[in-house]
Amino acid sequence: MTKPLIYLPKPLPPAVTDPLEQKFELFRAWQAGASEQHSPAIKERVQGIVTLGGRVDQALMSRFPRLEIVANYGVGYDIVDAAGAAERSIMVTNTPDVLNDEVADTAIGLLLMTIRNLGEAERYLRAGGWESAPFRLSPVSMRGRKVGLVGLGRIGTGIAERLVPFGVEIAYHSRSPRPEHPFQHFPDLVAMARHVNILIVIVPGGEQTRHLINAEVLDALGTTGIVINVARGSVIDEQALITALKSGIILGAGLDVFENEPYVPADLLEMDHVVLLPHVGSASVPTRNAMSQLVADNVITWFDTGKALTPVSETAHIVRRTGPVHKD
Ligand code: NAP
Ligand code: 8YV
Repeated sequence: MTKPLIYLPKPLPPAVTDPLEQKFELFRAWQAGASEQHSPAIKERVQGIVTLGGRVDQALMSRFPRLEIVANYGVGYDIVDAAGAAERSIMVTNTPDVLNDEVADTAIGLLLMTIRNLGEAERYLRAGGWESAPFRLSPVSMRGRKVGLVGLGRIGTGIAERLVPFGVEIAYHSRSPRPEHPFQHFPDLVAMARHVNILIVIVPGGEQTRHLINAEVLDALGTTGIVINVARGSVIDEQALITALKSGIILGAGLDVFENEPYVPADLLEMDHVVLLPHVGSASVPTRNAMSQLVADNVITWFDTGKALTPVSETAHIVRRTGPVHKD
């Protein structure tokens, strides 16, 4: 019996491809020419897509009449049209929970780097500045801060738990309150920004949260305000943020994600009061290995049992059917 064909839009770590290769045939799209990619022999055989950073939209899904599953490498799946997949009865999976601690750690590291100007301090030492004069004092610190989490889901909760020992006041904004947590819920983001002086952004990307952090929110945060973004670049209006940073409307920012990754606006690169990381929230070997394992296990379990391990909410109801699952 021929093995199911799995389409890979972009390269994946061997920790994903090695276990998949035991059971499936892998089609590495970036290595194939356009004619091979669009050949009936490939189109008719693809039953799964596994993606790391490659957009999976209606146009791609509609190319494959036997497509059953799209496995996303990452908990955030804004690059996958999950609602469109659900309409076609295609399962979509992501990688929740296995990265919570790593990303929460990164958020705290980025916050401390930003509030205490630690990146700038290290650059100062390396440039020899310390030999002439001590590094400047940071204008604020964690003492007496109020932190507002934009999102209190799996990772947001991990960040909040790490913040408790700092003795800071913690609040959060989300559409629904989480009464099991002792923190103050703000249904209105601007009201929370007015109340706190640090915002940590950890909501999903996509249209619903696009530019949630806008000029009005930054204005409300105020001149001692700091924004930390470990969510998606699209959640912040980057131009409004640059304006706020340049004109002193807020004090600083720590960013792990950007609107047009891997390109970072020159305006941000030139600023000393921002800390910029190259999307490394989950980027440790143990955590990426756990994510890889979960990606592969989702696909293997789907074809073995007809169910996925970690389906996204839009497709959680879908079970495997055999034969062609949708038509154009
Ligand atoms: P999650 O458990 O689904 O939590 C999402 C939180 O955001 C919930 O509190 C949710 O509450 C809130 N939310 C969703 N839509 C919202 C909206 N329109 N307005 C206000 N709040 C909203 O997700 P997670 O596992 O914590 O992951 C969060 C995101 O982090 C991912 O989707 C991904 O984009 C990002 N991430 C980044 C990295 C990195 O490397 N930097 C790593 C992992 C994840 P309500 O539903 O009640 O609104
Ligand atoms: C990954 C992430 O870096 O899980 C997510 O949503 O943003 C990160 O863990 C990314 O998915 C892979 O590039």
